[in-house]
Amino acid sequence: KDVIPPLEQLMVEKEGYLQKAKIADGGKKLRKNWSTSWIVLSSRTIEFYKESKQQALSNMKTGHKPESVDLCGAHIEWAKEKSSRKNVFQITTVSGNEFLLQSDIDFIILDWFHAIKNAIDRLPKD
Ligand code: I3S
Repeated sequence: KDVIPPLEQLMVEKEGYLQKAKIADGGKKLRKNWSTSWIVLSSRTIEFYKESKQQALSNMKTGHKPESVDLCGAHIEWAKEKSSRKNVFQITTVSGNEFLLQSDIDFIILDWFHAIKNAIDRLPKD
């Protein structure tokens, strides 16, 4: 049965493609593995899709779910020391998941950094 998510989660604030590497899951370090992800920011969550937007939309009909990140209490910071790549920032969730996001294009990564930071700052901390 389909469950309709709360309205706030349906309001997309920003979407686009970035390079993504998940480096920890529940506090446990993971081997870094960069890949392109279609990313959807709503007021409370970020969704990471492994596939293109078009592919993701058609997969939704089959109940395929993206990785969804709760931004409540999350931290965002630039992470120069975590990669040889330029323009890398890290999101750390309350549950101990860590994601690196990266783009070679300066204004793209800056827009994303500020959009995610604003979303986090608007949310209650717990
Ligand atoms: O922080 P690391 O371990 O130097 O990250 C690199 C590795 O994840 C590497 O994969 P292998 O673990 O298979 O060698 C990736 O290919 C590199 O992209 C990672 O470094 P950068 O500096 O690109 O984040």
